[in-house]
Amino acid sequence: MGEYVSADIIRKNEGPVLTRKDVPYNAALVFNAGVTKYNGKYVMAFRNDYGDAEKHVLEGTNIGLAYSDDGIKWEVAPKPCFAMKTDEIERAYDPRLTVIDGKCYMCFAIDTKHGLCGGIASTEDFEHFDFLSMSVPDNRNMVLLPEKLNGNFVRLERPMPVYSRRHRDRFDIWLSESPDLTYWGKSRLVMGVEDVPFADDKIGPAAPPVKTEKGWLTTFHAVRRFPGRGKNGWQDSWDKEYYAGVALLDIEDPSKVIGIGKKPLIVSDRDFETEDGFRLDVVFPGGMILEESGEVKIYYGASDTVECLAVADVNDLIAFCLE
Ligand code: BMA
Repeated sequence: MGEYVSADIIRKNEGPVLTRKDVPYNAALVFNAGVTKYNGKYVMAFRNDYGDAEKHVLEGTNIGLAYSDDGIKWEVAPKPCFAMKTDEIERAYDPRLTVIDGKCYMCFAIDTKHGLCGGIASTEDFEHFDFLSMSVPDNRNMVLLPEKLNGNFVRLERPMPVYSRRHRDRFDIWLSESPDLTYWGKSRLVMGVEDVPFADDKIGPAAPPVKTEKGWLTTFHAVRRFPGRGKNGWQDSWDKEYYAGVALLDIEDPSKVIGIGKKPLIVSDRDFETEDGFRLDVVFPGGMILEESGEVKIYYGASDTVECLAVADVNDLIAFCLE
């Protein structure tokens, strides 16, 4: 719909790397995954909205787990690894994985009856999770940096100010620090939506950043609205497009931006991204892996329906941020 195309430094994997057909339990939409390397394997925690995909009926959400030896072919574990449901909490979704000092952490969004929150849990085996903290609402899209800075854990996050932003989605990327992953503070703005030329609505952190010689390389999602677009995917009306963008943050102080790619990095352009799915034209990255070869694997949910992979060279991505 929009005029943007994916950057020419990006190469998309031919088809999705994971769809509901790969999942051995009830799965309707399989997308917005976090991916990391842990104990010699690629590990993916993916969002699974279950129900009946043929009838377009959704019944709930859990988080599934998949393993891979090459980051391309995935095998899904026999059952979901994580879910939250209480009288107050409706669901946990959109997991992001970061390994810090050999331990794996999962950030995720939590829908509660009193607002949207960000949660953080740790795990060593993806069977048992220790729940560490939950933010106040509304805040989500939390991702942890893989290293502590000045002794503190660091997260990027996306609060959703409404009253002060005149009830429009003008949402930005912030950073907070914590000594223990429970108490968070020293919060500061990283990037405003107005800093991204291809966003006219909101932005948010995507995959956890990776460290490069030039800075923390980080993806983000950027949203544009097309008012009046009407029917799109399963929904009667859905007027947003989501793109992946990329930025470079200062190594010593990641709240300082060194450069932001002026154009989108990944845009929907295949049939399963633009014609077939729950919400079309949505690119939502949640995992990024920097290989020793310099290849960067970027995992993204497409059309809120399947999980995809695109690759690029790390130096090309850095240059793209600095253009
Ligand atoms: C956001 C989140 C994501 C989703 C995106 C597009 O608000 O809910 O999980 O991928 O919208 O629908």
